[in-house]
Amino acid sequence: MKRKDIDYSLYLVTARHLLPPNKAFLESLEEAIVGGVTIVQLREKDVDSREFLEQAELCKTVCEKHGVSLIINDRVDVAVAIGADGVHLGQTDMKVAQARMMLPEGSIIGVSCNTVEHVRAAVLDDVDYIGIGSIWGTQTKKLTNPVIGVRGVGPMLEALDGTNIKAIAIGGVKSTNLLRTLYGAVSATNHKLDGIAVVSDIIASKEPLNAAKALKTILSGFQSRG
Ligand code: TZP
Ligand code: MG
Repeated sequence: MKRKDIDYSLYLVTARHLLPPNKAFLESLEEAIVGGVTIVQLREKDVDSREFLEQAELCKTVCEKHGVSLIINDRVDVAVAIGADGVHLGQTDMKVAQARMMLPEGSIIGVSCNTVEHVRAAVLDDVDYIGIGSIWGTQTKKLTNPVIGVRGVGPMLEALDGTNIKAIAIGGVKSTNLLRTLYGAVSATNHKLDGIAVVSDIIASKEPLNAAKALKTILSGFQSRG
């Protein structure tokens, strides 16, 4: 099956509790998309099922309006219920094979990877993308595994050689360290990242449009370098 042609370059992961005062979630989301976000993951840990479903529906409306894919964190049932583009699964969430049975054909499945062994398992599962992290320290998620560091990314990318699985770096990625992230996160086989995922650098900003734009400008400059 042909993989969906998705632009993973600037992947926004949500966290409503990090919004600045007086900033509405959907307003922030829409501004971020206009600023250059190419794909969105709804990741809200402290809400009940009904509220999560409502948020998912609202996010879907905004994402659809701008032609941006919407991925649901953890909850395969919610992804199915709202007709999202796919799911993002952690190492202790539902197994990929089970999720695939529940999702419509062609849905995107992404998996969090912290080690080369995780990547090898994701390759066997034939996922669409992997999130590699955490690259840097972060306040956004309580980390249960050590920070990888940019130099730890290379071997994980190498484990994707010969596959069509996309790689996204996550964890503490900001406009201030993005170039270091992009230049550092390359394998010995010259396998590069397909995107970066960001939570706080965009969501906690009073100006999400400009925050996304700043990241996008750096990404574009890196991609078009000689
Ligand atoms: N997975 C690994 S680190 C992380 C997630 C969801 C949080 C990243 O947040 P931030 O604010 O971009 O550091
Ligand atoms: Mg999870």
